[in-house]
Amino acid sequence: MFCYQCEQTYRSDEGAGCAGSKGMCGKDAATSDLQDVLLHVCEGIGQYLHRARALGATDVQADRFVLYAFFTTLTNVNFNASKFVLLIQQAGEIKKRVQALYEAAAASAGKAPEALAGAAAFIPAAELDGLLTQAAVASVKKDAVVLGADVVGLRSLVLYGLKGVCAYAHHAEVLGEERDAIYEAVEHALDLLAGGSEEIGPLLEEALALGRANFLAMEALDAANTGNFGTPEPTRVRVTPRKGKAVLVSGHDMKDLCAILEATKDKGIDVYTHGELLPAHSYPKLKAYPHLAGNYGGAWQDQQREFAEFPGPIVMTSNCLIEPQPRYRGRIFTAGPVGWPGIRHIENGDFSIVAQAAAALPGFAEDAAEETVTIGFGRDTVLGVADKVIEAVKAGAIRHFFLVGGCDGAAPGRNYYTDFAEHAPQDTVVLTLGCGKYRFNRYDFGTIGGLPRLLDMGQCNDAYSALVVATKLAEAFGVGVNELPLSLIVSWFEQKAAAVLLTLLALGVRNVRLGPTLPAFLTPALIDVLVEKFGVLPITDAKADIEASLARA
Ligand code: SF4
Ligand code: SF3
Repeated sequence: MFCYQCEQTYRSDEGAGCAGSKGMCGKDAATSDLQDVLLHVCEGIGQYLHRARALGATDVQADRFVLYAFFTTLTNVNFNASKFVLLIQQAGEIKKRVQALYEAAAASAGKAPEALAGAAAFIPAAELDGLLTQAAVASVKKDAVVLGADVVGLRSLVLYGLKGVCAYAHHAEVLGEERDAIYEAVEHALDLLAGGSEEIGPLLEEALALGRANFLAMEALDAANTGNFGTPEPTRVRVTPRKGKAVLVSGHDMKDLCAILEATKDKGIDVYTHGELLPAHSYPKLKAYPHLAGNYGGAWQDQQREFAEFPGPIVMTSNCLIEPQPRYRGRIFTAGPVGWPGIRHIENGDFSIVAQAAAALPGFAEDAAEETVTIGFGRDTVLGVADKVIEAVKAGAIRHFFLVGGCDGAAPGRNYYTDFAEHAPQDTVVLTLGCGKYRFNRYDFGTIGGLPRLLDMGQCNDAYSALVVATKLAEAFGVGVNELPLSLIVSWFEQKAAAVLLTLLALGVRNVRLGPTLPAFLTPALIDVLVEKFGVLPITDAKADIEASLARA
């Protein structure tokens, strides 16, 4: 195996990347290799879809499969080797289908179809052993000697950005929002990766194109969430448990959460959100369920302790899953793209087994003293008070906005984000999103001009909401987004965050401070490009970075 897609990848003086028998996340070598093979077959699907589309033929089922398949390979999503064997066989069949689609479209257009090589011509073996033997051809490092580290690093950026786009687009698709332009961009990127592109320029352009596609994916997901569940509104959420039977739902998937609320309705079972599902409490149609009781625990990296203590079943709907421990292995379930060997997987959105498990487990014996956090400051809420905000900025009451958000993780350097938020001066507003917020969202930030100083905008994908707000404020002030008194302090961990970063770069947002460490797949030369061309800054010390941000304003 070789994998260096996430922030916690193994790093040493000799270089970075998880290799050997297991990655830092617990992904074993067979699963990692099978993921590579799956992505390779999907690249072949993309080669045919890309060409078929040029001839007017599409296969939306194949596009949807690619989104789902890519999502399973994100960090902390699916660790189940046997699932990947099945997905590879499915991908092989879909590849045959889209090949036929392309050839028929070419025949209708009176053209000879191209005889495609590489991933399009790859025939996956039928069995696990054969697939593992084939895996070398699909490794991200396969052409490293010929292509050189910079090209391999940039191809990796494209691949990982594509993973993020696919994940967000899948979240939107399951809620009924799809965009043909996203499928077109995904197919284009797959074709480019399959074609073994060796040029820095086109690869960089592809990364930015994926950033634009990711904006569309986040916009589609925003439309999906608000269309299905209403517009987020400021909401106080209980973060301590109350007495009673309980289910815990983690990940990002609002549709699964809604299905779990339905499955547990009127049964005397409380539903708690975990991690990136905290924002669900701000959506009117979800908060209307009286048994959506509160939020439990913090960010994903603390789950082994928190899940062990939770007295009911747990459902993991998307990233981030880590190895289930014996104390809760029997009462954790996976759904959607998530999987772990031996852990029960919910199919077809039927969560009745989870309701049964909750009824059979003890639940919380006591009410804990009530503590709350306030969330729900999406674009509509913030823009609803835009006049107040603009006035406060003009009057000097608000000096600066800091968006401190993104992924959390276990790296010790992540204390930077807590320090940053807590040391932001009193005349500044802190916007946040993603699971990184758990580092400071219980801290009392007070208010400023009648507004809370900490505004929780939602999940990592609600970077869309933040971008809409920034764009509208920039319009109101008659300046560009980069001239606003706004600094972005971004923490990354996995590939959704890589896609969000590409979106920021594609939209021309400069001076993004990125940490806790820079991606291992970016070579020094590529980092120079990010710094020089896009003004990306590695984080340093929280107080120094606050001062530097304020000095720039
Ligand atoms: Fe390593 Fe991250 Fe890949 Fe897991 S996902 S194997 S931790 S680089
Ligand atoms: Fe967190 Fe995994 Fe990225 Fe959606 S839940 S932000 S790390």
